[in-house]
Amino acid sequence: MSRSLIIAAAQMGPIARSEPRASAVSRMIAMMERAAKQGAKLVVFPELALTTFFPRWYMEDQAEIDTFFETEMPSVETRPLFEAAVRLGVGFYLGYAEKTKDGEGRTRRFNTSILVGPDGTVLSTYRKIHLPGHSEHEPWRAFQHLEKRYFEGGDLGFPVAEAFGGRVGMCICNDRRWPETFRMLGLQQAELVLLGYNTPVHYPPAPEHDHLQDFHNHLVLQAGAYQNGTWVVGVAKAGREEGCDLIGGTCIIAPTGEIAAKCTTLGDEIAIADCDLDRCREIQDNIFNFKVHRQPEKYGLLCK
Ligand code: CDT
Repeated sequence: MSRSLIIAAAQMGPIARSEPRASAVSRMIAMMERAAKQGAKLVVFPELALTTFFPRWYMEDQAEIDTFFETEMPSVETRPLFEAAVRLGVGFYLGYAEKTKDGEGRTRRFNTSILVGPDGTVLSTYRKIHLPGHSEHEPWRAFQHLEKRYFEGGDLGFPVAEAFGGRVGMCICNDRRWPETFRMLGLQQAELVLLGYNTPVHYPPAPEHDHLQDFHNHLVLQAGAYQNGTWVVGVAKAGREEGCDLIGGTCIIAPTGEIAAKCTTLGDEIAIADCDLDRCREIQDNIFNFKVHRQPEKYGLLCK
């Protein structure tokens, strides 16, 4: 018996600062329709998929910054995506900038992803924990990476939801570089990890690594998949966005660490794979059977 789930990784090309959300949403719906025709039941979109990657700019005016945030989900602009999902009978992962109020009425801003079911309901929410970059203006950089300024660290942990016939975890972009992210999900028997990313080719603090950006992307995605015996879907916003080159490399990774499907352009493109969630057993019951082989009492340093 197999638990087959056809998944589409829906890479997006650049989104200009002037591009309205409605346009980004209609690009997403077009890919969702193509994916559904090929049998996909789950479509994965990038990090901050509704706007340009705004942390590349230093802004002081909070009203200007807030133009990149969503205060409700779905909203007037995003509702068509939810409606398309219901019409096509597919679920989706979506990354966006979330502005919300907590129980005490304080405004909070997060880099967020949601998992939406084929009935249009939000099944799970994740708020990015590893926020890269810096919080003050650093004019020496070719462009900024101000996630630490515009977002606060996620407060929902690393949730794993029972969904799409399996156990589904989420993370966002820089989270994928941290083995702790995948291990937190792996320890909850995740069978599928979904993530979107915006990764510039140029890394100002160490430009000598620019040529390694694609390699490091696949290195961490494949290691995270294999070391936890889980499927991983990594989805880029790619191409030259407002003068900044973003890597592509969107891919679906099997629990063995092998790339099962991959995009080959830097534009809107879907990569599809038939993911048998039972294949996680090949790894989780054997080489990485945590109960049998893991030695947590020897890993005290990890939690200090
Ligand atoms: N979006 C995001 O997290 N991007 C980072 C860029 C490198 S750190 C400035 C990443 O880890 O891909």
